[in-house]
Amino acid sequence: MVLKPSDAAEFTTTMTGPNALKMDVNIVMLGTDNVGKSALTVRFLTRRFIGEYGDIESIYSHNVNVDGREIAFGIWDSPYSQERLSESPAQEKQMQWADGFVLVYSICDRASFNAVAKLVQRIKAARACAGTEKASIVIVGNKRDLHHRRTVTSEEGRLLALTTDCQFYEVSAAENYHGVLMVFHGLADRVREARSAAKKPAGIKGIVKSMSAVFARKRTDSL
Ligand SMILES: Nc1nc2c(ncn2[C@@H]2O[C@H](COP(=O)(O)OP(=O)(O)OP(=O)(O)O)[C@@H](O)[C@H]2O)c(=O)[nH]1
Ligand SMILES: [Mg+2]
Repeated sequence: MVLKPSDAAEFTTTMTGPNALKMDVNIVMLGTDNVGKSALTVRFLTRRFIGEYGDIESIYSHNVNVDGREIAFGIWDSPYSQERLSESPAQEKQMQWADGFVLVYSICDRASFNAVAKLVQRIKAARACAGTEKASIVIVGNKRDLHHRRTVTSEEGRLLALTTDCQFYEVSAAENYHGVLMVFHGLADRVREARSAAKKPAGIKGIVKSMSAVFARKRTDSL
C-alpha cells in the first residue's frame, strides 16, 4: 500500500491498535541524493533491485511477521532536498511521525557520509527538544558492491555509530537482500527497546535501591 505524505497523521492513528502482538514502526529514510534510499526501501518491500527509482515521495506500508510478532512498517521515502535535511516544517513533520530513522550514505561519497554525521546530531537535538523518547537510528553505508570506489572506510562508519549510539550496517541494495532486511528488522528491535524503556516507571532502579537501603538500615538498627 502506498500513501501520500499528507496522509501521515491518519496513517499513524489507524495503524495503532490494542493488539500487543502487533507493533507499528514508522521509519523515515534520510540522506543526500543518489545514496540509495529508494533502492533500500524498494528492496525491503519487494526483494527486488530495479535500478532507477524516480523522484516520488511516498509512505509505504509493509507488514511482516518476525518470530510470531507482526510488525506494521510505515516507511517514508522522499527524494533528497536541502529542506529535508535542515530545520523546516517538512522535517518537523517527519520528526513527529517517525519512530526510527535510516540514515543512508554511499561508501563512495564522502560528502554523503558527512551529511549523515550532521543528521544524527540534528535528529537527537530535535527529539530532545520535543521531549519525545530517544531516537532509534540506524546508519547505513550503501553500495558496498562498489568497494573499488570506496572513499569511506567501514571503520569510519562503525566509529560514527559507536560514538552516537546508533546501529550500523554496510550493505548493497543492488546485490544483497538479507543485509537490507537486517537494517529494517534491527531498527524495529531498537524501537521496541526504546518503547519499553520509556514505559518503565522512571527511576525503578532507584526505588529498588532505596527500598534495599531501608531494609539494610533496619537490619543494622536492630543489631
Ligand atoms: N552499485 C549500486 N548502485 C546502487 C545501489 N543502491 C542504489 N544504487 C543506484 O544509485 C542510484 C540512486 O539510487 P536511489 O535509490 O534512487 O537514491 P536516492 O537516495 O533515493 O536518491 P534521491 O531520491 O534522489 O534522493 C540509482 O541509479 C541506483 O540504481 C547499490 O547498492 N549499489
Ligand atoms: Mg529516492
